Amino acid sequence: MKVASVAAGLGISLSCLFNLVTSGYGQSASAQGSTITPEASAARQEALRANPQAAAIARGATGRIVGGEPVLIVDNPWQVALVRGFIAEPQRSQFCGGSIGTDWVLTAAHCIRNTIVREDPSRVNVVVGTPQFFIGGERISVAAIHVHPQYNDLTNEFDFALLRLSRPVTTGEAAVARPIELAAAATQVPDGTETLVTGWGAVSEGGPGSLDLLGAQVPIVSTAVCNRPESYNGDITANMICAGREAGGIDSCQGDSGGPLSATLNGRRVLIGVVSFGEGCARRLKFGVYARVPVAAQWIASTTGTAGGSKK
Ligand code: 4AZ
Repeated sequence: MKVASVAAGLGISLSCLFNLVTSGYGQSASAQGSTITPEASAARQEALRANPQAAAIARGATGRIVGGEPVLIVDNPWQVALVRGFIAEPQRSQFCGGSIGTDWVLTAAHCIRNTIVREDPSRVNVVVGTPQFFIGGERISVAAIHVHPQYNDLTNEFDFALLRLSRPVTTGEAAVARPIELAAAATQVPDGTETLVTGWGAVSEGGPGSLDLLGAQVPIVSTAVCNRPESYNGDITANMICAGREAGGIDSCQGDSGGPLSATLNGRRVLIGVVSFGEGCARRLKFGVYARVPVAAQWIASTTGTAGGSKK
C-alpha cells in the first residue's frame, strides 16, 4: 500500500489526506493501538523477536511510514494475510492478502502459482482476524487450492484462486473475522466509484511492507482510460478493473496482491476486485489493476458450492 508520497511532495497536509482516505470507511485505526496494555506490549515485543520479517519492518518504521492510513480490522473483517506454510509459528512470513467468504478465501492466482506456494496447500497458511499480520488472530491451514481455469500468467487474465480452509473461521462474538459479500455476476461498477483497497503490502515501490493493515481509497477508472497508450496500452480486458488517480501517489503494491478492493454499492459493502498487478506502484497514469470479481461469480459459486452444499 503506497499513499501520499506525491501529495506530501506537493505540500498537501497528511491530515487532509487521511480524511480523504478514511471518509466513508469508519475512523482511523489509531484507536486500535491506543489501548495497549503492558501484556499486549510484551506480546508484541515477543512476536517481533520471533519474526525477522516483522522486526525488519518495525526497525524501518521508526521514522514515518510513507503514507498508508491504518484501517480497523472490524471495518475490514474479511481481510486475511497469506503466510508461508513452511515457516512455523511464532514466525509469520506474509506475502499476499485475501478475502474471506465463509470457509473459503478468495485471493489472486499469482499468489499461489509461484515459487513460494507452487500450488501446494501445505505451503500456505491463512491468518484471519488481526490488524497486524505477525501477531494475534487465527492461523489456519489450507486443505485445497483451486486456481481459476482461465488464469493466464502472461496476460494476468482471471487472476483468481480459491483456498478451501481446513476448518471454518471462528466468527463468534469475540472474533474479528467475517465474510464479505461478493459482487454478483450482473454487478456494474460505475466509473469514479470510490473503492477501498487494503493490505500489508509495500509502502513504497520496492519498499518494506507494513505491520499495520493499511487502506487506500481509490476511484474506479474506466477501462477505456486505463487502456490509453500512456497507461496500459490495450492490455486491460473486460475481466479486469482499474482503480487509482491519474497523478499517482496512492495505490496497492507488492504484498497487497490477492487482497480486497471493495466498494459500497446500494448501501452494502461488496468485493469488486482482487489486487492483481500494475506497472510499479502509485506511478502517474499507472493505475492499479484488479481482477474483476463479477466475472468470477459463477466459478466461485460452483467451486465453493454456495449454490448448494459445500463442495470439497
Ligand atoms: C505486486 O507486485 C503488485 N499497483 C501488486 C499490485 C500493484 C502493483 C504490483 C498495483 O504484487
